[in-house]
Amino acid sequence: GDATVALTADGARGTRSLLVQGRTQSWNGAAVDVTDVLVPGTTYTIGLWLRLPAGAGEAGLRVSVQRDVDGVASYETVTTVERVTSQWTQVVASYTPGRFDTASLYVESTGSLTDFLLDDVLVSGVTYTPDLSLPSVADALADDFPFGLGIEPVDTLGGRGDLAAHHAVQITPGNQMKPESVQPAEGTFTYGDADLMVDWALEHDMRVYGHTLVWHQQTPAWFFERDGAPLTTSTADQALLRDRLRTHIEAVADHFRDTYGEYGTPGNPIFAFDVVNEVIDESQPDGLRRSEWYRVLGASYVADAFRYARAAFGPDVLLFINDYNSEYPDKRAPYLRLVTDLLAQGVPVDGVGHQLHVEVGRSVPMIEDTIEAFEALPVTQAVTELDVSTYRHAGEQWATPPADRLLEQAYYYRDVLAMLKRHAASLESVTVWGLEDSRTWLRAGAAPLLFDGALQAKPAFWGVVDPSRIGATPTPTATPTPTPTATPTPTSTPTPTATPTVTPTP
Ligand code: 9MR
Repeated sequence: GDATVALTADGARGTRSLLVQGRTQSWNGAAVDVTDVLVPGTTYTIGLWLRLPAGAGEAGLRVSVQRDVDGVASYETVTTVERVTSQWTQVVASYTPGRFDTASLYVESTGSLTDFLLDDVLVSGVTYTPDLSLPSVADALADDFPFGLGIEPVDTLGGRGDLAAHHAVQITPGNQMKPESVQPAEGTFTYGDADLMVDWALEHDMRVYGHTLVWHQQTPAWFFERDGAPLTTSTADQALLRDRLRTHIEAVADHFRDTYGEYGTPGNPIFAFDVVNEVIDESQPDGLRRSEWYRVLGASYVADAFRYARAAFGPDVLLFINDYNSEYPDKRAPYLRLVTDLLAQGVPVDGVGHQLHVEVGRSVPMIEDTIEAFEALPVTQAVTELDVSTYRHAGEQWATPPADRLLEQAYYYRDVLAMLKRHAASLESVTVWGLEDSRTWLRAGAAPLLFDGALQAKPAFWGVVDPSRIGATPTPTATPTPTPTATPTPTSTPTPTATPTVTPTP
């Protein structure tokens, strides 16, 4: 952009820093090419110091990475610092790049056009090696249900890929099949990352659970607009949105059939798809979320989506409805009512998904009650996005959970799995939402998964695989020594001995 950089006579810990000025867009900033620094699939600790000029008040700054793949740029947030002032503040965050042809690391702002200063940018990476001699989670559960992982392209690389392939027999792409990923603009379909996930699953003999055809999030605005204006509830606008719904579903179904062969044949590993995701809102009189889909089409879009999906995918893909918090009685009731009504109307709903984004201590009997309630209906079920936050409530915060909380989490996983095994006959699969704790949708420190950021098994892993070994696992299992793979970026010359308080996320 129009921004310029200059050296100043004021360093965070040395004598100089980099001043960024003249920004005319929030994404303007200081960038450095890291194509030859980062290795896809390796986890890096990125540390730097930031401040605003004196008298500039406070502003949010963001550390980002641009990755270019086949000429398409994607932008990822490494970390956002909400209130940077004129005092130097140190920022440390972890980042695991996916594949790229070229990549750059940069600092931008969250919205303001403030000048800012930065210093001592340090990128250090550690190659973590998973212990593949451990029993496989999928093997441990093989008599009960297929074990899946909700993962991203980066989780298919290097040691991460080895770990995922060792433990799972099924994957759900975490983001790559969502509407914004496959149809960012009307009629423009992009399946690069989705295919990458399916290809990888095929290479490893895994099944793929598709996610998701219809949602209120990660769905581009164009779906709900005509010539830039919001769709109304006129007959013409309703017809347009219904048409877009059908076109989207058909296009996705056709793409994977054209690429991998007919559903249900060995070349095509997609066996299930979330047709609608998170359509319940227990606070509404009719129990349905007031999404844009609902605003324009009313309740009918849910049944339509399933009918279009059956027509498009055929009989060999299980069509799921999926939601979170389905264990709470207040949410269970409208969920049950909706599925019951859909089935009564002959709508082709095959499966009911329970995301199970929970935290230690959430009532297991309550979860079981929900599974039992749906067992009365002619549907299969699945646990689609299980993770167990170690935070009991929003007031807790830590970099790493205390050891006793990690043990509690292990016993919680044990109890959930024991309950799920009692209902194995009703469960199509059980999926954990993420590979390891450094990459989770939950806030830092939640540590909700089976493996830690160094790819080592946590007590939670033993809670699933062999509860008799929970206490025997030291926590955390390994403290790898960091081997910096990059010196500080060439724009600054910090004293190389002084590293930020960078410890690889254990
Ligand atoms: O794991 C997904 C995360 O990477 C995305 O940023 C997020 C965006 O909403 O979606 C996450 O996955 C969600 C899933 O698609 C539906 N249920 C809740 C999951 C966690 O937010």
